[in-house]
Amino acid sequence: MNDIIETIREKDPGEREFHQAVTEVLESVKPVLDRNPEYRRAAVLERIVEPERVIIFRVPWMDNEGQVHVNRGFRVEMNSAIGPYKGGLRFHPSVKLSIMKFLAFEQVFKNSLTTLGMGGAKGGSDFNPKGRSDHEIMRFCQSFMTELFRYIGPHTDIPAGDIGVGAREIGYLFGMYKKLKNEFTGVLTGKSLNWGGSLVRPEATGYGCVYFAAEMLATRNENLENKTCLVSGSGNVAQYTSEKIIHLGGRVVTLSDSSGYIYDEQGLDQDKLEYVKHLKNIKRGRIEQYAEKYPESLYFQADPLLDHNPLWNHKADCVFPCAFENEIQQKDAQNLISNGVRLVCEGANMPATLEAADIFMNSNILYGPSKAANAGGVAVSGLEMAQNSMRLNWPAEEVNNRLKIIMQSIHQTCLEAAEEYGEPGNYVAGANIAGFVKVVNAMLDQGLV
Ligand code: NDP
Ligand code: 2IT
Repeated sequence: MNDIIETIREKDPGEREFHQAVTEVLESVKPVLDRNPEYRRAAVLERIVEPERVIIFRVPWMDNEGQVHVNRGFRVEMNSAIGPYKGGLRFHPSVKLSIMKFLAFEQVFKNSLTTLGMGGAKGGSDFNPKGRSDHEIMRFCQSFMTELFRYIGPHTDIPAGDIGVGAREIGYLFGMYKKLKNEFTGVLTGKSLNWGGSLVRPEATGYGCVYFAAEMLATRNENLENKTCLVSGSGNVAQYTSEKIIHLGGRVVTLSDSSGYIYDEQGLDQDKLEYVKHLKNIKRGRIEQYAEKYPESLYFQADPLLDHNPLWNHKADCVFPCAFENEIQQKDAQNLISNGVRLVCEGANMPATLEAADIFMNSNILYGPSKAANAGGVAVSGLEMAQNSMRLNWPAEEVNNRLKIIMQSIHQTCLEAAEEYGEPGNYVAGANIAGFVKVVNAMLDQGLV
């Protein structure tokens, strides 16, 4: 096990985030390998950490002033043992191969947990959409798809959104794919409703995350009512995580973006949340404006010199990181535990560093790792694909019920796998083991390919 981690460190020394994701999974699945020597003989670990295919391409585009820019596009097709490649696209200046590989790797196990047949992939670009006009976004998306279209398809690889990619970008990407292929197919998910999208897909990641949290709390005869909750981020996942917490009677007191965070002691209600949705999704403004609109709240500007994030200093019962990888560091985790937090449920992908995750796992709190807790988004993407294949649209209630059942099933699967391998109540071990076993068994069935 250590040899494999060492090898990937030596082979690709700069890929810190990828090493982190691999280390967490490999540590969890050690007992599975001990119990199943055929996995070692078939070198499943060596195979599962190597992407099936990596595509890197040039994305040239022109801004409104006629200036030419060149960005880098990626698609990491990690594993297709249990279905076509599936996973989001991220547009953010921090995008590089290590980030794409970690996200694609996580996606393999997450998709496996959903109960649906989807392999794992991730893609995106180091393009920064902030401050760009709709026309610039459209030209960028068109250029990106002009290359990506060769490698994707409704039975091959089905991208979706992630940070910086929402309904607007999916629309432009889809339009160019359709033009190039002369085909109207379900090649992307997260489409708008009137041309193939699914009801509840925008809500799915956040709602699913809170359904997962509710399942965890129920194991201790608790629920979200009157619980004080810290939510980070203010994008898609943060908005709908907050909405479901509010539905279930919880009190959301924080939201953030990369510039800072707001603290509203009274908690958000639906009206305040609608303001946030409009501010972020339509006006593309900053969370700072929330504190101007609601003077009872406070705004704290991010301080890059601090070794911790003060958002995680606030006292709360439940914590939902919904912004970015490694946003909870060791010191943040210590602060949360000393302030008496009872549940951490991850909406963002890998929001806790390895050290922070260890602190959560070694305490008595309920800790729901991202690959289980945020699987609701890709699960409803899978339901969107099913509806596209049938050329039917399910009503919101049906999609939401299916989402709830899938999140309950993921929760149960994690607990059972953790119990079977001597880690009762450890959702990290359970998610990694259950996700892993399904994929490697499929790999063994399909021979050495
Ligand atoms: P959005 O682009 O809608 O929102 C991202 C949010 O995170 C914004 O509020 C953004 O603020 C904030 N953010 C970005 N960078 C930082 C940073 N360095 N520090 C603090 N905040 C930051 O993305 P999503 O809501 O879709 O994604 C959020 C997380 O959820 C990601 O980890 C993503 O991978 C994960 N996820 C998303 C799914 C989906 O279906 N969309 C599914 C499963 C997981 P700003 O405006 O300043 O950039
Ligand atoms: O991280 C994720 O699971 C996503 N960004 C959603 C992927 C998808 O295909 O819906």
